[in-house]
Amino acid sequence: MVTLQQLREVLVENNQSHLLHFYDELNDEEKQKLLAQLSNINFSEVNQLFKNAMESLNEQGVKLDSKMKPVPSHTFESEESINSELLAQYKKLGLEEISKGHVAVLLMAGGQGTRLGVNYPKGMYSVGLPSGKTLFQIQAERIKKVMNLSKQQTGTAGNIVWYIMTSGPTDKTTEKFLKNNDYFGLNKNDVVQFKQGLLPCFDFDGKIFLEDKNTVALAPDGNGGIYRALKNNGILEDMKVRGVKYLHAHSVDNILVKVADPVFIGYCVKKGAECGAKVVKKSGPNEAIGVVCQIDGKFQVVEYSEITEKTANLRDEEGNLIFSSGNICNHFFSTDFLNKIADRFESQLKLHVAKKKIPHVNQRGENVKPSTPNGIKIEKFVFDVFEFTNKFVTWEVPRHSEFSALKNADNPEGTAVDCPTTSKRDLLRLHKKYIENAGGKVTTNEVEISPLLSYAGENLEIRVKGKVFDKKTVILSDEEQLFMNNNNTIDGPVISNGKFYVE
Ligand code: UD2
Repeated sequence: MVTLQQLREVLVENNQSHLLHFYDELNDEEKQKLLAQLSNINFSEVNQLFKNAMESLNEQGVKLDSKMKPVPSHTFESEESINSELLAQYKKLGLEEISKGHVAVLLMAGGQGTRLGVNYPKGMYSVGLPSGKTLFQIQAERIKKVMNLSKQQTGTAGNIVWYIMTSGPTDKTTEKFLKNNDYFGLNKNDVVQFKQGLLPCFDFDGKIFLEDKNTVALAPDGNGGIYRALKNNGILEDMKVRGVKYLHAHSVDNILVKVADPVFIGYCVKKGAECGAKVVKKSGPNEAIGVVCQIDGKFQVVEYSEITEKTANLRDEEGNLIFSSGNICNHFFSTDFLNKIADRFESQLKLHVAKKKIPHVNQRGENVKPSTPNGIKIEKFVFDVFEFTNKFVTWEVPRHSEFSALKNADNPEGTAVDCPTTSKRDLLRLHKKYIENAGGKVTTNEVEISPLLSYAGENLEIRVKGKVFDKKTVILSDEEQLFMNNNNTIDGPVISNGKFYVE
């Protein structure tokens, strides 16, 4: 570790010496904490980052609208408009790749859930399903089920590694939660957690804020932090050792996410893609999702906060939105591509800068909670690597079966969108449809299918055909059912891998 004197010199040189302003009043433990934090920051690098960020803040005003073009048709397919044979081919190929152990999942779980208003990781959130399952549990069980499907098809289950990217604020709690719940039935060695990086928060003059007298104000570096984090934490190496060739990366908050989706994987592999984006048709011009498009011939997502009203509203002759490929934070990457990014392009990723109200301690030692933006936070976005490939494909899926995001808290008026109520509603609506397609009848809105029984509506007939579901029910897999019977529990809370999950 650097000495205090060395650190002082570095800080003076980089115009950040105010960070040690309170050093002499701190106790030993506080001093150690601050020194450890400061010695982990490369000040010339972050000062350069601030300069670049301010430049891109100025450029954010210059909209990209005139250059935006929809993705070329040969790089786009829609699940709803291709024939069922082709769909089955993609699925078969995807399951084959899974059975060979070529596929891993990367869950982006470093966000702080600020809009949802919880002080724990979003993956631990339960939207109030009949089973009480959390987002983490639902996703883990879908992974288990896909491995099962690959075994059914090929005779070999394959191994899907669950890589989970957390951040400083979500890391420890996530780790404890997964451990306490026995990784929801997944093999512990196949659940690999790693942390994304943090970046300092700056005032408008480039001075780094102190959160309190012995803590630098830091924030996660955005979901585009994955590329640096995959390299720095040895995850790319881990993938190589395990023989992983393809990665399905997605956000934590989509309750309908088809984790390790064999169809999407099969499609991308078939097309020889280095990366791909799953999209849904935008529900309207103002929906808060980015759009996948091309700019100057390069693939790109223009984020909802960065598109003008006018372009978002452009329509073709039939009245459809021209920029309708709504990004749902659901991506495919080949590991070769990820290595290429980590080695050559990571430092070229765009910086997205947001003016924020950053609470801090000022030089008089007072705690300040600003009411107007007083500084910037810098983030990288996961999709900003699309421009570094021309082997890119887009796969459009129906919203009702694949996308319902949990972003906001419910409100008393019941008008909130992307909230626990809508997440629960959308999942149970889909399950109702699956049951009806399999010949059952559902007369309530409280019937849920365990992911361990069915991944996407398959395998249900034997359980539901000719039956009427008129009360709160969770339709369980045989394994779960057996456990319930053995333990004499009927409406048991949540079970996972034959064990009760205790909140
Ligand atoms: C994301 C997409 C947006 C659209 C929308 C759909 C990005 C940059 N934007 O916007 O285009 O697809 O989702 O729901 O992908 N995360 C981290 N580390 C961070 C920040 C976020 O892991 O530092 C994770 C977060 O936990 C979540 C995902 O990234 O799983 C998306 O993050 P968000 O909810 O902040 O993104 P949002 O809704 O602004």
